[in-house]
Amino acid sequence: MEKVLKKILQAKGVLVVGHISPDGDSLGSTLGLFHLLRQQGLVAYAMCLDKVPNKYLYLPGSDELLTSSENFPDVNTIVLLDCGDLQRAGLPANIPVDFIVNIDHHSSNSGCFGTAWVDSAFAAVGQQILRLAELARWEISPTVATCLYTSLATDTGFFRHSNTTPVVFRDAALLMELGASTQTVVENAAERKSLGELCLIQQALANLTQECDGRVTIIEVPRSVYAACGVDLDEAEGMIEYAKAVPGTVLAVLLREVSAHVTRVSLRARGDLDVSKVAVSFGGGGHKLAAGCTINAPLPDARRALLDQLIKVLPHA
Ligand SMILES: [Mn+2]
Repeated sequence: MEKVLKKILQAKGVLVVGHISPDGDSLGSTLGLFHLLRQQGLVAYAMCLDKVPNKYLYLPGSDELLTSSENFPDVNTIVLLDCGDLQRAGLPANIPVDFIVNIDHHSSNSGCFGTAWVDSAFAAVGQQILRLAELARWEISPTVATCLYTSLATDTGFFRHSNTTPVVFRDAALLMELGASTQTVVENAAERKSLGELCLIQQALANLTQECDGRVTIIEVPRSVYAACGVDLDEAEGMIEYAKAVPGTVLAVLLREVSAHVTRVSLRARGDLDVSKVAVSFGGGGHKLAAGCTINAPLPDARRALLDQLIKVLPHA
């Protein structure tokens, strides 16, 4: 953490960037750090090379995000958040910077990319940014608090997932005291459902199936559903919660058809499983109990290939 802070303070301009298919942690930590650096009078930009979901547009600074890697800002340092490589950020490998700083909490991140601070004990990267701000003695404004609270709330499933530690609750309380707009966060990032999303829920639940005596619950979302409901693929990510909700499920799987030959896979596990290994074996990554990957195969083939691997990590009934 000290090395990372030093690199940031020495930088001649910083570009903060999170991952594509941005989630609340990626956006919250990116914008949180962006505001912290700007408030220190440092040259800082924030970038997101993918569409920001509507439910996160309340985040202060979301309208200032750079959305293209062309017209690259005049900076010499990239701070890469909530992922472990440039590709996941949507950036080309030949990006014109001198230094790369990586702050992440994914257990699949080897911590070998640039000056890295990777620690899977943190529930969200936003929590790491909070620690960094404390170390640097940067003032945390209500704007920053709202961003970091968003990280913490969304990556813990609004304080429901197993990564919700006592420290998470203490940090959430601290951010609330510092002025985080907690009601705005919950109303937008958690409760907001467009008619298109409700249509998606209705259609996706019609494609719920079970395997392995009900221990694996799978929801499939074919491409036709996105068009019918007027939503995009990223909006379907939350569907995995419905699979995980079914009693007896130790492993929830969401299969989203990206194209005729590409399938996006999300995995959520309960208990002692490590699904990140399975995700990594397909070129993806994640945490022990929440991981994902993309399989270059039609949905039914991807399902079969995935199940072959999942059965190996599944405990015997
Ligand atoms: Mn995260």
